[in-house]
Amino acid sequence: KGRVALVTGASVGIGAAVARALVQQGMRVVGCARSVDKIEKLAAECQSAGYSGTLIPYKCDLSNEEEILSMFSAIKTLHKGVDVCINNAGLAHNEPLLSGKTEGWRNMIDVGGSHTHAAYEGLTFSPASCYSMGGHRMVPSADEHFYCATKYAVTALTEGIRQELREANTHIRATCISPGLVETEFAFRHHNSDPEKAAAVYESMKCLKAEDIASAVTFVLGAPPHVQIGDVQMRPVEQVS
Ligand code: NJP
Repeated sequence: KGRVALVTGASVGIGAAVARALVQQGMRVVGCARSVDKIEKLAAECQSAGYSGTLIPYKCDLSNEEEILSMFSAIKTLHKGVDVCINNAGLAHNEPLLSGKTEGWRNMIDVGGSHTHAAYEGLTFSPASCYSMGGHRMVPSADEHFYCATKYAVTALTEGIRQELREANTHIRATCISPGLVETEFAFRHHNSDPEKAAAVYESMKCLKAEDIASAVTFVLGAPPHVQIGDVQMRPVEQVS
């Protein structure tokens, strides 16, 4: 309660559910994405619901370093820093590794990880804070190999950050949350899926809901200060790979 959080990719899906849950818990949440209008709508919903925290919408394209630095500078001025950073924004460009187009690869890496450094450099975390990230899928399926590689990278980066934070003698904790299939717009936006087919898969597999991931985040944030939760892996019961 009263803590400041940054949630990236807060306009829809998992990020929106996490932002809502943290506002409900009384946190001041800066939610960023390119579609700031959607975050403004969510902020109004949180207010009408009478949640004790607040959601502050911020427009930022996370593939643009200048925009990232300017967002962190604004957060520092307005809120002094963040206690919790949820590195959630992400996207997929699905192409075969051997014959596919490569131009989307850098974009996936930029959006998924570039603000990590800025978050630490630009802000002062309070001693009992947490740093969380969206994690990887275990087994890559058709045309998703590079996307999966970026998610394995998130796992390695989170562990690297945890080690560096410890060596720097901070009490900041790092957690990697790795969801299985979650029912969001992600599949429609990036997997070129036929919406009806994707909806049938979601239904038949009883996929995770964005709120399931939000509850994992609140569980991690509720851990006592001496407890480091390194990894959380969640999958629908019916997901095989
Ligand atoms: O995805 P989606 P999810 N600058 O597409 C934002 C991972 N994951 O919630 O800018 C700033 O509904 C975008 O906002 P906007 C996944 O890889 C998912 O399902 O307005 N923001 C939106 O808020 C991702 O890392 C599943 O378009 C940018 C958000 O990112 C995270 O979970 C499984 C941006 C994407 O919302 C959230 O996924 C898994 C940019 N340049 C991991 N580009 C799953 N759904 O099954 C995108 O293992 N965003």
